[in-house]
Amino acid sequence: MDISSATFFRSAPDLDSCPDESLPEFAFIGRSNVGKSSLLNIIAGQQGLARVSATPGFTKLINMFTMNKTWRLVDLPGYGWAHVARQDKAKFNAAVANYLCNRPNLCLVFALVDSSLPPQEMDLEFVEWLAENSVPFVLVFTKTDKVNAITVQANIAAFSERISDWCEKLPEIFTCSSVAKHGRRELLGVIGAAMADYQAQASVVADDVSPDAMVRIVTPPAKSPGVKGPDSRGTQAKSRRPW
Ligand SMILES: Nc1nc2c(ncn2[C@@H]2O[C@H](COP(=O)(O)OP(=O)(O)O)[C@@H](O)[C@H]2O)c(=O)[nH]1
Ligand SMILES: [Mg+2]
Repeated sequence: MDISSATFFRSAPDLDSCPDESLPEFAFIGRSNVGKSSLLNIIAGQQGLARVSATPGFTKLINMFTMNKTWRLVDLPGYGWAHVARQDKAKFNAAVANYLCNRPNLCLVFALVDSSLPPQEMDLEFVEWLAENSVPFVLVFTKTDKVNAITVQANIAAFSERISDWCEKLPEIFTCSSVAKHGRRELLGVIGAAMADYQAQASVVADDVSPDAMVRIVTPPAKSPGVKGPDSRGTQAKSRRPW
């Protein structure tokens, strides 16, 4: 898939302020500084579209960008930045959780993890939260240029091992580097495939409803990796927010 146009659409503080559910959305989430905005710019093919900052906690809004006038990339506020005032932090968390669980046109989430680090508890908990809440996601290990390939593979293997304790089926895993400009083609492929499913489902729903019915034709098609039964970890704390 080629990107012929990439434009800023809107910033919203919360789900209620997110306009227009008509286009499929692909959202980037992960710890502050993991490389969400950088990756969004690489995928969009436009440096400076989303603001990249060396200061963690910079993105405080849900920032939406329209690609090819037909779908959107969404830059979500990062989690895990301790220096944000507690009250602000709670507000972002609720807004992000609400967006992830209740945005009807959210097609797929890219959950970003830093490939240069061993598994971090906060990322593991966040990914588990996504699965528990049936949010469709793939894992993207970022910043592969920072360490050698063996370390990247070891960190990914350790992360996969940890989530296999509770995950029914491992999520798809990708790697990327915004510095080496690696990973764009693969992620655009995922977006293309998810969008084709989404449109196929939307047309099935459209065929089933009378033309004047007031129906929102929105069914995220991708499957969340899901969690094993309650026995797998002994707990089932659905909708507990880890960050
Ligand atoms: N080495 C390296 N640095 C990166 C990469 N992606 C982002 N960064 C840097 O990491 C910092 C945070 O990036 P940003 O995209 O703003 O992260 P966000 O907070 O998750 O949106 C910035 O200083 C980026 O230049 C990458 O692939 N490799
Ligand atoms: Mg950012």
